[in-house]
Amino acid sequence: MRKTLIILTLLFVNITSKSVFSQCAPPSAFSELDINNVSAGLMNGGDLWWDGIGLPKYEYPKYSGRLALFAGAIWLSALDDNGKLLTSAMKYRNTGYEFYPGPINSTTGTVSSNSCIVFDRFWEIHRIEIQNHLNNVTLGMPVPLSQIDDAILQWPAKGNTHFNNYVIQDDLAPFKDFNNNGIYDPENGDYPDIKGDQAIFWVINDIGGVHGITNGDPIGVEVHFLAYAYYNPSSALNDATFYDIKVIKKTTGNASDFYMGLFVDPDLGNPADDFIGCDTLTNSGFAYNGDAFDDDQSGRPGYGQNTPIISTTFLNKTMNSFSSPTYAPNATGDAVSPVHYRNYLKGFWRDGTAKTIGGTGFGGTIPTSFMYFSNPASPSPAWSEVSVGNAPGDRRYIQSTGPYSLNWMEPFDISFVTIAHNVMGSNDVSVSVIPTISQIAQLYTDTLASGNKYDFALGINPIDESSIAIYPNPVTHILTIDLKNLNGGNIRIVDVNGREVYQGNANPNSQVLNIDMSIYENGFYVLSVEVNDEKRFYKILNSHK
Ligand SMILES: [Ca+2]
Ligand SMILES: [Ca+2]
Ligand SMILES: [Ca+2]
Ligand SMILES: [Ca+2]
Repeated sequence: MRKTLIILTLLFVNITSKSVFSQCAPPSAFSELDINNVSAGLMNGGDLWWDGIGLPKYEYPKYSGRLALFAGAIWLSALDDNGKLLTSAMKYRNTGYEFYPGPINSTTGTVSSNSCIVFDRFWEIHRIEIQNHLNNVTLGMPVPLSQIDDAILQWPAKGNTHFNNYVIQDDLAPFKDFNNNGIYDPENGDYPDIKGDQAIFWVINDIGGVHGITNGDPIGVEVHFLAYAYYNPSSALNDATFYDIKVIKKTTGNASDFYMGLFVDPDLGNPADDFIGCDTLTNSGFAYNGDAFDDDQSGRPGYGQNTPIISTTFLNKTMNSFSSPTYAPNATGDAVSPVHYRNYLKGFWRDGTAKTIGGTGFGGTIPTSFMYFSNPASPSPAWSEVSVGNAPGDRRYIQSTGPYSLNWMEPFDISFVTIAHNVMGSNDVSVSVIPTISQIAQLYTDTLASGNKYDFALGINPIDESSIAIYPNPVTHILTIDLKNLNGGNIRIVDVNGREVYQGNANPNSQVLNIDMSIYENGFYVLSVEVNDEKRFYKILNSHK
C-alpha cells in the first residue's frame, strides 16, 4: 500500500464524515496482541494490523522491527428483503469509516451516542488472570470485589452490573455462566470465556455513521471480535494470531446472499517486491517475497534472504474465492462502489467478469474463483505469480466465503488464523507452509469437537475434559470420580451454602474415587477437581430415596 495518499486526505475525510448525521464519533482505539512471537496491532473500525494512519503494525518476529502485514479489514455484503444491496466493507481510513464502536440495541435496532463512547476501546485479558480469579472462588461465597481483577470485573458481558454506565442487555463478550443465572456476575464464579493465553475483545456496528469507504447502505449488523494468541514457543502456535468474528443482524428484517471477506494488504518487509497466492484445500491466502532478497525500503527494514511467508486461513468456513485487485482504474482494479465490492466477494473482477485461469487471471477462457492457486515452487502449467513471470510488487488480496442467510438475531460465526512461516527463503508452500496450516487447523477443529469448555490452550490444556469421568449424575448412592490419565488430583465437594462436605485426593495409584453421597442431604453440590493449580467445576445433583 502506498501510504502518502492516506495522510494527505485524512483531514478532509474527518470533516466530511462529521458533517452528516452520524451518531457515533469514529473509532479511535488501538491495542496489541503480543504474547507470543507476533505483535499484532488491532483497530476497532473493522480494520486490523495497522495504526489507522499509515504505519503497519503486524511485527514478526516481535522486537525485530520487521513488519509482515500492512493492514487488513472485513468486507460484508448482503441483500435485504427487497433485494436491495447492502455493503459494509472497510479498507483504509482515507475516505472515512464503515464501522463504529459499540453494540446495537436489539429492541430498538439503534445505537446510542453513549454506547459509541463507552465501547470505543478494547478489553484485554490473560489466561493467568482467569486462573487467579478461579483460585479465589470459594463455592457458595461471593468473591469480594476488591479481589477481582479489573479485567475480569469490567468484562463487557451480558448483565454485568460492574460495567460502567451501560446496561448490556444482549449477549456480548463470551463468558462462562458458572451459576447459570443468565448474566455475568464474576463475584459468583463467572469468568470470561476466552481462548488462548491472551485475548482481546471488542464490538462494532455498521449503523453508527455514514459509510465513507463504500458509500453503501448498512446491513444493520453488530460485529464481535475476539482476537487471541497462544504462548507456546515449541510450536507454530507461537507464530500465529487467531480471530473469532461474530456478525449479528440486529436491525429489523433478514438479509440474504450474505458474503464475508477478509481484505489483506500484506507488506512483507519491503512492500514493493511481494507475490501472493492461495491454497484452496486449506482455505488459505498467502503472501511471499517475489524475489530472493527482501530489501530495506524507506526506513522499513527488509527481511533479507529469510522472508517469512504469511498466510490467512478460514478455520470454520470454506474459502469460496480469492482475488487480487491491481492498481489499474479498470475492470481489475480496486473496488470503488458497492457493486464492485460485491463482485470481488463473489469471486469476480470488479465489473462482474469472471476471473480466468492463467496469466493475470483476466481475459482467458477457463473461469475460476481463485487466483494463483498453485504452489509457487511448481513449474508451468501450474498457475502462480512465479510460473507466469510476474514482476514483484505491492499486493493486496481478498478471500471470501458465501453466500449465507443472515437472519435477524442469528449469529454468523467465522474464525481465521494468521500464521507467519519462517521458511528461510523458500517459497515451496506445499512443504513449508501447508503442513503447518493443516496442523493448526486440525488443533482448532479438535478443540471444538472435544466440547472442552476449558479450552484455554490448544494442545497444551492441563485438564482435558475427556480425562475426567464423573458418574452417575444425578447420583443416588455412590458417586464415581475417575481421573483416568491424570496424575492424581484434589477433589472437593461443597454444598449450596459453601460448606465443604468432602475433601480427598486421588493419586497416581488410585485414580478412581468412590464417594458415598447418600450420607449427605439431597440437593445440588459443586464438585471441584484440581490438578496442577488448574480447577474444573462440576454441578452434581444428589438425589437418594
Ligand atoms: Ca452468572
Ligand atoms: Ca517484500
Ligand atoms: Ca527485493
Ligand atoms: Ca501490499
